[in-house]
Amino acid sequence: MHVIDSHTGGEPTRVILDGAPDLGSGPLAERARRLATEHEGFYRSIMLEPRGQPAMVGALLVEPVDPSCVTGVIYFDVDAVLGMCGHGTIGLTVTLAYLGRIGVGCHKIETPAGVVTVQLHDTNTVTVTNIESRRVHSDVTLDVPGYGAVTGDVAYGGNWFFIVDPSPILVETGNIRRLTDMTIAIRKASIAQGIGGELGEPIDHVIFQDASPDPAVHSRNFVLCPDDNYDRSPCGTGSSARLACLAADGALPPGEEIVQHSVIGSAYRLSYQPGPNGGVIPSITGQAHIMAEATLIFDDTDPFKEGIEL
Ligand code: PYC
Repeated sequence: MHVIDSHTGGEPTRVILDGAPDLGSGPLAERARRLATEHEGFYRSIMLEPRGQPAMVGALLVEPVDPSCVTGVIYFDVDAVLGMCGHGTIGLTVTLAYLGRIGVGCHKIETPAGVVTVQLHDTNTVTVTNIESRRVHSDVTLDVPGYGAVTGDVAYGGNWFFIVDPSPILVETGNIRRLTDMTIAIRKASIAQGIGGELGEPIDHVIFQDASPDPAVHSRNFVLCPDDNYDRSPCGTGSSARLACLAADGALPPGEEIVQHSVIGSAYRLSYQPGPNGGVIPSITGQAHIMAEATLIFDDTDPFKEGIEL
C-alpha cells in the first residue's frame, strides 16, 4: 500500500494511493458507510500505532461520481469515517500537486459531504471552499458529569460540532490534558442527552473557542476529534461550523477575513459568503507540507499487524 504523509498546521494526513478494499460504486456517502461498517479493521490498521500516529487522518482516494472532480476522497481517523475534513483537503491538494496530478489553480474534490472547491496558490498554500455550513441549535445547555452545566451551539461544517464560547479552560498547550478530558465529557453528555443534528446525528467533535493574546488573531480554538485526540490545526470543518455561528450571531460580516489559531498556534485565514439555504459557504486558507512517501507493509508474522488495540 503506497501512502503520502503530509501535515497541515501540524495535523497529519495520510493519503492512500492504492491497496484499499473495493467499496463499489454509487454516492460517496454510501461508499463511506461501507468503509465504516465493513472495513473497520482496514482503516484502523493504517491509523493505529505503530503504523499510524495519534490525530492522524486517512484520505482514501476513490473514483468521483462527478466527472468534473479531480478525485473523490473518503476521510477517516482511527475511530470514525468522516463526512469531510478541512485539514485533510488542504493536505490532499498539496499531495496531488506533489504527484503532478494538479497544478496551481482551482479544482473540485468530491467528499461524502459534497463537492468542495480547492484553490492551490503555491506548493503549500490552499484555500478550501467548503460545503454549506449551518448552526442548528444555539445556547443548548448540557449537564456534564463532573463539570456541571455547559452551554454551547450545535453546528455542522461537514461534521457535527458542539461549540463552547468562551472556553471554560484557557486554550493553551499547558492545558491540553484538561481540555481533552472536559471535551470528551461534553461529547459523551451530548450523546447521552440526545443533543445532535436535525436528524439526531451525534456530535462527533467538540470545540472550545477562546480569545487570542495576539490582536492580529481573532480567536484560538481547541478541537476534540472522534479519536479523542485534539486537532493540531484549527480544524477546517470546525472552523466552518464556527463561521456559521458567527454569521448567525451577526458577529462577522460576509467577506471579512479573520485569522483563527489552533491550540498549538497554527493558523487558518477564514471568511464566508452567504449560502443558498440560509447557512454560510466557508473559505479556509492554510498550508500543508509533505513529510513522507512510504510503502506500508502488513506482515502476517507481525503480532501488531492490525495495530495496537488497547
Ligand atoms: O480539519 O476538518 C478538519 C478535521 C476534522 C478532523 C480533523 N481535522
